[in-house]
Amino acid sequence: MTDGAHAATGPGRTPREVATHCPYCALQCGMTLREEAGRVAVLPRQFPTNRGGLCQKGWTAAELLDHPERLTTPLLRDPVGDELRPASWAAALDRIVTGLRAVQEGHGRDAVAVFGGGGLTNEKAYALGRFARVALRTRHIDYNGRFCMSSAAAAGNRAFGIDRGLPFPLADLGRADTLLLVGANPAETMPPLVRWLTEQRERGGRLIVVDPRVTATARLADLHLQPLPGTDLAVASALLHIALTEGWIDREYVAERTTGFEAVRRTVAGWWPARAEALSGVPVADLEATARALGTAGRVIILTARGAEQHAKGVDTVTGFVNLALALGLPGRPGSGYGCLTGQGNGQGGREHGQKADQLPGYRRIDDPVAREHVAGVWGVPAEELPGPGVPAYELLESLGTPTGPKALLVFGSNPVVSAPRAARIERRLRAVDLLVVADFLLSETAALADVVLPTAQWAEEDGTMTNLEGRVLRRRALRTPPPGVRTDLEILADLTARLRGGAGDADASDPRVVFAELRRASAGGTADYAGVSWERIDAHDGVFWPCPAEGAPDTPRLFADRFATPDGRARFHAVEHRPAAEEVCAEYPLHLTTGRVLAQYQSGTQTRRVAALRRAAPDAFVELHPDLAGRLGIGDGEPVRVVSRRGELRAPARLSTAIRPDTVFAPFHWGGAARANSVTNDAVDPVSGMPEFKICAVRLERVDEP
Ligand SMILES: Nc1nc2c(c(=O)[nH]1)N[C@H]1C(S)=C(S)[C@@H](COP(=O)(O)OP(=O)(O)OC[C@H]3O[C@@H](n4cnc5c(=O)[nH]c(N)nc54)[C@H](O)[C@@H]3O)O[C@H]1N2
Ligand SMILES: Nc1nc2c(c(=O)[nH]1)N[C@H]1C(S)=C(S)[C@@H](COP(=O)(O)OP(=O)(O)OC[C@H]3O[C@@H](n4cnc5c(=O)[nH]c(N)nc54)[C@H](O)[C@@H]3O)O[C@H]1N2
Ligand code: SF4
Ligand SMILES: [Mo]
Repeated sequence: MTDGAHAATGPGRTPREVATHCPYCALQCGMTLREEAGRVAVLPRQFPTNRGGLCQKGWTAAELLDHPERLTTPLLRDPVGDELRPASWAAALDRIVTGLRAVQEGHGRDAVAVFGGGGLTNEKAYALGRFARVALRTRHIDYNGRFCMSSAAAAGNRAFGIDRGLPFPLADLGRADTLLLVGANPAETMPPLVRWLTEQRERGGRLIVVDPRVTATARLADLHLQPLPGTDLAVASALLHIALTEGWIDREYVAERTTGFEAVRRTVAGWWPARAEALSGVPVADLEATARALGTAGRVIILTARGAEQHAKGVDTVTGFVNLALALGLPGRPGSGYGCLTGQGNGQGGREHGQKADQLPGYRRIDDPVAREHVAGVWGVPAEELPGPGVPAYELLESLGTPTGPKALLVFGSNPVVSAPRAARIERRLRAVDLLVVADFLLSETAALADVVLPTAQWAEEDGTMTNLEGRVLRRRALRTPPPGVRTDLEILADLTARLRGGAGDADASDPRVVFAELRRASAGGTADYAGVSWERIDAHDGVFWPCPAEGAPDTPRLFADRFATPDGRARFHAVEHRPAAEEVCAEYPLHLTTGRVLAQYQSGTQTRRVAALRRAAPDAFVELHPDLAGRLGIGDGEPVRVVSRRGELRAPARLSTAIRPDTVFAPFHWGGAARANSVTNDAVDPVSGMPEFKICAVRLERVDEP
C-alpha cells in the first residue's frame, strides 16, 4: 500500500500529506492522509496505540469524503409533499432561529433540547455545551455517550473519584501476567489492539475472556467463560468470594488505600461459586481458575466494555469488578489496574467538557456552586443565569413532544432512530416535535426525519483535538477545506449563536484553536484539567495525558500511584448485589437477545453502510443462533427470521453458529428499517447512570414463512 502510494507520485506533482487519526473508534489509530490529484489515500502511521495497524474501517475512511451521497447544501422540509428540499444557509438558519424562538416563547427556555455525540471533537463538545447553556439557556442537553460509557463512568467516579477509561497507557496490556476482559470484543471492535493481546500471550501472560459468545477475542483466550447475559455481577462476586477464601486479598492495600471493604466482604460471603454457576452457567472450576489467575499473578489488569456495562445494573456490575480489583490491590500498582475500554472516537473527551446533562467543562458538576462560578466567569455570564442539570439521554428523547417535554431538538453527531433503545418509540417522539434540526454530512435515518438538515464538515476537513481511550489528548488535523456549501459544526454553532443574539457572526467563535484555548481555561482546576494541554505540546509528543494542570507541569499517563481522586485519597468499595435483568424470559418470550457489533460496520451505520468494501464485508444484518435452537424451531441457515419482543420485532436472515449459547440470540445494531435491532431492545435504564439495557431482553424467534 505504502509503495503503491509512492509509485503514484509523478514528477512535478506534490501530494499533500497530513498526520492525523482515524475518524471512528476510541483507539484513534494514527494514520496519514495523502491527497493527490483530488484523491485521498489512507496510510498507516506509527502511533503508540496502533503501532502502524489499522482495521478495515480505518483503511476505507476516506471514501466518504467525496461520496456521491455527501450532503453539500442545507435541506428544509417542505410542508407540501412533506419532503426535504435544498435551501440556502440563510433560509435554513432563519427557519431554525424562528422555530427556536417560537418554541421558547410559547413553552419556556427548557422547551429546546440539544443532543450531542462522543464522536465530536473536544472543541465541538465544549462549544455545544456552552451553546445550550449560554445561547439557548436550556437545561436540556445530553448525548449518545449515555448509551455507551455512562455505567463505567459512574462506577469509576464513585470508586476512584475520577472517570478516565484507562488509568494507564494501553501498552501496559502487553505486559500483564493476567488480563481479564469482561464483555469486550476488541478483535472486532478495536482490531489493532489485538497486538497487545498477542504480545501479552507471547510473554507468557494469561488472557481470560467473559462473553456469552465465542467471539474472535474469546478464541484468543486461554480461558473463556461463557455466562448467560446479565450475570456478570454474580461472576464478579464469586471471584471475590474465592479470592477471600483462598487468602489472595491484599490486606495492607485494602487497609491503607481504601474504605468500605467490610460491607463488600459480607455481601460476597453469600456468593459461593456454585451459586454463581447456577445463575451464569460458568462452571465452578472455571471460576476458581480465573480467581487463581487474578489472585496469584504479579501484573493483573481487569477491563470491562459494553457487554458488562449496557445493563440496567451496569453501574453495579462494573462496581463488582472494581471491588475485585481493589481487593486484589490492583489500581495504582505498576502494570496492574482496572479500566474500561471507551468506545467512540472521542468517547473520553466527549464526556468531560459539558455535553452531559449534569456537567460543566473539566468534568465539573453543574450543581456545584464553585464550578458554576468558575465556568460562568470564563463564559462572561452571571452564574445564576446558568441552567441547572437536565435529564439523561433516554429520558430526554422519550419526553420529546410530550406536554412537559422539549418541543425542539438539535442533533449533532448521533443517529438515535437506529441507535436508541426501543427505537420505534423514539422515532415517534422525534416526529412529534415542532422543530427537529440535524447536523450531519450524510442523510442518516434521523436526519431524514428533520425539519432542517445542516451539511457539516468531515474529520479530514477540520482541526481539533480528540481524547482517546487512554485519556491521551490527540490532534485531529485538516487535510483540506470542506467542499463548497458545507460548514463545520463550530461554524454552525457560531452562526446560530450570532443570529439568536441578533448580531453578526464572530469568526473567532468558530476557530477550533480559539475554542480550545477557552476550553483550557474552563477546565482549569477541574477533574479533567486540560489547562496545560496545548496543540503545540500534543504535536511535540505523542499526545498529552490529562490531567495536565499547567504548561510546565508533567502530564499523567498513570493515575492512582499515590492517591485516588477522592477527598481522602482513598478508593471506595461499594457493596453491590446481583439482580435479574429488567425483563426476564417467560413462556411467551423464552430466549435472551443480546446485541453488539461486527468488525466492518460502525455504530448506526450511517457512515460504514455507505463504504463499498465494508458493505461487501458485512452487507446485512443477521440473527446469530445456535444450531440446536434452530433445529428445534425448524430454522435453516440463511433463512429469514423474526425476533419478537414486547416492544417490536426485527427481521433478518438466521446465522447458525455454535459460538453462541443455545438460550441466547445475538443481533448487530448497525442497520435501520426492518432489521433494526433496537426495535426489539428494552428501554429499562440503570438508575444511577441512565444507561439503557441494550445487552439483554426477552424475545421469541419465529420463521418468516411468507415470501
Ligand atoms: N467494528 C466496530 N467497532 C467499534 C464500534 C462499532 O460500532 N463497530 N463501536 C465503537 C464503540 S462506540 C464502542 S462502545 C465499542 C464497543 O466495543 P465492545 O464492548 O467490544 O462491543 P460490543 O459488541 O457492543 O460488546 C462486546 C461483547 O459483549 C458481549 N456481551 C453481550 N452481552 C453480554 C453480557 O451480559 N455479559 C458479557 N460479559 N458480555 C456480553 C457480546 O457478545 C460482545 O461480543 O466499540 C467501538 N468499536
Ligand atoms: N442495540 C444496541 N444499540 C446500541 C448499542 C448496542 O451495543 N446495542 N451501542 C450504543 C453505543 S455504545 C453507542 S456509542 C451508540 C452510537 O450510536 P449513534 O449515537 O447513533 O452513533 P453514530 O452511528 O456514530 O452516529 C453518528 C452520526 O453523526 C454523524 N457524524 C459523525 N461525526 C460527526 C461530526 O463530527 N459532526 C456531526 N454533526 N455529525 C457527525 C454520522 O454521520 C452519524 O450519522 O449506539 C448505542 N446503541
Ligand atoms: S481500530 Fe478504531 S481507530 Fe483504529 S482503524 Fe479501526 S476504527 Fe479506526
Ligand atoms: Mo459506544
